[in-house]
Amino acid sequence: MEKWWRDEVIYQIYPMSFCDTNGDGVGDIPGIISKLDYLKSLGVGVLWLSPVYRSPNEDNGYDISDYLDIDPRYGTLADMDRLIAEAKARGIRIIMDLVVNHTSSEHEWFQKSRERIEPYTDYYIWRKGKGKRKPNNWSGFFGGSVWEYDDLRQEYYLHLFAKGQPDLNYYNPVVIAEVKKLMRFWLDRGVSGFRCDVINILYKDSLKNGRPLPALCGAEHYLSTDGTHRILQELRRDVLSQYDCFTVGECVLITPKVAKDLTHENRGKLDMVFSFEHMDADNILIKWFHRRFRPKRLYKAFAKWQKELEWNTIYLENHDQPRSVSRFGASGEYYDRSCKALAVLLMTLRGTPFVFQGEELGMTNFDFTSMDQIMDVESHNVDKVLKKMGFSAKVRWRKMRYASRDNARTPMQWNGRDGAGFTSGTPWLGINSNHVTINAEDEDKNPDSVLNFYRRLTAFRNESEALKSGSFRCTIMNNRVFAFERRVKDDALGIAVNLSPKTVNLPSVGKVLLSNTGREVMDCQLQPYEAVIMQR
Ligand code: ISL
Ligand code: CA
Repeated sequence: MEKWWRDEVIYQIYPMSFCDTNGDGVGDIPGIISKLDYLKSLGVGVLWLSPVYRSPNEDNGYDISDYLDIDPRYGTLADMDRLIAEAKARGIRIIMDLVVNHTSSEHEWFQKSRERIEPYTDYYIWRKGKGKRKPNNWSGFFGGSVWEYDDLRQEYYLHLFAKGQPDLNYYNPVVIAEVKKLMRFWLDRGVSGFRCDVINILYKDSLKNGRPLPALCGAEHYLSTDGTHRILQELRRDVLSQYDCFTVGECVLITPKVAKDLTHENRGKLDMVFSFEHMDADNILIKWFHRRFRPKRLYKAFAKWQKELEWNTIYLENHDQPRSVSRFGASGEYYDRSCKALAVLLMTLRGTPFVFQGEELGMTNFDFTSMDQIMDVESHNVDKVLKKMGFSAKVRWRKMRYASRDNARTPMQWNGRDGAGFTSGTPWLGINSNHVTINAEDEDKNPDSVLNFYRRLTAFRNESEALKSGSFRCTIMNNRVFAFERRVKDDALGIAVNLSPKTVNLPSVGKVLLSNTGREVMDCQLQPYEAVIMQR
């Protein structure tokens, strides 16, 4: 089948924060439909929707209580069908989030499993403790133990994420059959694939105690196991291969070697993966221990993955990461230019680019002032853990401001008025006060805005074979500049990006096809935060 998704720019929608049409403060599917023309104007070909299934919302929809229905806050199945059809009419495809490492604890399967009602008894990973001790020493992604005691069943259940997210038991073939069923349900409705949530941790090899370091305690027992590869093969064989669709697997703690394996024809068979190495350019292993951003770390991680993988996803933001301009860009004088420089990086590397809602406007980290403005379950759990470790309130808050996932989740800034054009009611999460200047309505009118630069860039990419499928060759990489060449036959482009506040000398001259400074000729110097695409 044709790998059409390689040619598309993909846009991630976080439905809760995108557009609210009924004033309840929560974004909804009719809201997404109302913005399809805007999305079309951005030149994107695929929308990835973060979960819109029924959910009690402990982890904003990543805790699903019914895979075969739309949560009433977002609308109805009929709304979803209409979205798929209206998008299709504009040449836009929709992919959904497939969250099947765990369900919500409110899912009927779990409720029946607690009572040992067949066939649900073994849908989850239940264990007796050892006396008063938990079944093993593993720690979870959101901090603390992965085991929770259930009084009804009188056993512990495993949850690698929040308490309300029990892990499914992939030793049970009936669980895999359920997953196939729900995938078909959505593919038959017309979705074009899945972003597969934490897909490389499905199958736990054993429940033995874990080594405490260097990764998450216990991770060596479930990361990218052969069992997971077998499951992915089965899903490909029995479901995915029968549709014109693709998968992108979110894969935690992977190396290029493992990524190759997970996308290999005879192994995991995913079409692409999200890797995380470049997300560590401003931290030490985990985001809560951030350090000064060094551009070279970002460039190096990108260059490494470009070299090692035949194809990869390219992204700078998603709903779990702070805003890219607040991490890798500038504030003040060079804010605008740095947003555009990051956009050039995103759109010119080899791979499928993913834009996260608001990134195209230059949205920044939130401006909250206290913990009670934060809704994210991870932030609250981590704050507790950090407190136990002895970090002061001031230090903890500094970490939250820098790394909380809510930085990316504040409502979309559609205009500069009250409610930011996102809602007429009270938004579920605070709106950044900078929406008075950073917003779609004003940027639409300004030809030099970040938004209009994005439009020019996606249009450029959509027309350029060198950018869509050309080879990658790094030509310069230092602590200021990243320059590389993209080439198909004799169609070649040179790209240079400067993510530093200094002017740098560059050994290149020639015609500039697109830049974030308006320059038309390259004269051996790159301005602060300047980015150019040159004819080679
Ligand atoms: O967000 C993270 C760090 O802040 C990651 O560790 C994240 O938890 C990990 O990438 C898995 O993320 C995915 O699954 C989670 C969900 O909370 C995230 O939103 C989702 O992207 C559990 O379903
Ligand atoms: Ca709503």
